[in-house]
Amino acid sequence: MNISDKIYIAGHRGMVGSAIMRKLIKEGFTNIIAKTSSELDLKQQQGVNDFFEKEKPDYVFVAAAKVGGIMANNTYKAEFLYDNLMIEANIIHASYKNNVKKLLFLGSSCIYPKLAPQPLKEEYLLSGLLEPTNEPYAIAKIAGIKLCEYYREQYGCNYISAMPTNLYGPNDNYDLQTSHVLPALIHKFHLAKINHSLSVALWGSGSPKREFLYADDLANACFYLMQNYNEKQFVNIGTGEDLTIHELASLIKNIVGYKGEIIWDRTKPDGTPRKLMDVSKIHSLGWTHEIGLEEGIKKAYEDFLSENVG
Ligand code: GFB
Repeated sequence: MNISDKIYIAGHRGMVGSAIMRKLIKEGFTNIIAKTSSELDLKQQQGVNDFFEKEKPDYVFVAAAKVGGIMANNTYKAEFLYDNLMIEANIIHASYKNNVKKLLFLGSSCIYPKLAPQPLKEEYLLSGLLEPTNEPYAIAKIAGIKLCEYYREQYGCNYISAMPTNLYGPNDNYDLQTSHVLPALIHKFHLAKINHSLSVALWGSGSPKREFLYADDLANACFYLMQNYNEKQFVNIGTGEDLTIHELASLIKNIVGYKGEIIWDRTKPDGTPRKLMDVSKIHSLGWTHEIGLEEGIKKAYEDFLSENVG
């Protein structure tokens, strides 16, 4: 990408898209285009085609998606499959029709089989059954990866895919029902602190393990891949380190400064037992993350405070 190239970020208001926008601006890019979902509904093919025909972007980052935590994924299954299939198919096909030079598609570590060996190597894709709580989202994301691979094979399109681990950071969703665990715990412990609650109820057993990457680190990786990587094989993006939800809860509890008890609500699902990324490929390409978990959670808590309590 050159500084004056026209770059479209789909999903620029979300956590990932806004981090990519910050990165591009920091690197001096000036010709960035973006539309809100009310200006352009990415699920509608005609609107997406018209937009691409008019704007003719050179590069595309596909950060638009319907996303959510374990309960949202498990509750709105049809929406997670339909919305994500439509968004990615419309953008990828319109990019092909309008000669986009390069496209980066973003997936998720939940594309891997529930019981795949750990750490998750890229080649484990489609080697077993998916985790039921996020099967629709995973199937949509696998379809997106395959679209990129097959448009490359059949039409010669330079479309690449990055598979991030669980993410957190500025512009995250802090809704207690639909969010991922890390923002949910920031919110829950904060509420418990200011309300002087004796205990906080968290979901599941606390024993699943998860890996977390700060959104700005992911944006750096996406920029790096857009500049340096042109292969069919998708690439895992993560820190290569995980911890139990129990350990995560203790860390967030301390950072927020809550002194009460944690109660585990075992009527809520645990989800996949572990999904630690094998990051040797992205490391060998020359990228590593910079923001550690404790530092990242402190930054995320500051973001939560600035957004939610002024
Ligand atoms: O982050 P999370 O919602 O999704 O949950 P997944 C991770 C773990 O944290 C689960 C537990 O074991 C939850 O039961 N947990 C404990 C909580 N307390 C809470 C809470 O208050 N809220 C939430 N949300 N979780 C998602 C997928 O899986 O990860 C998506 O459903 C996507 O498809 C995303 O891939 C990255 O890590 O289980």
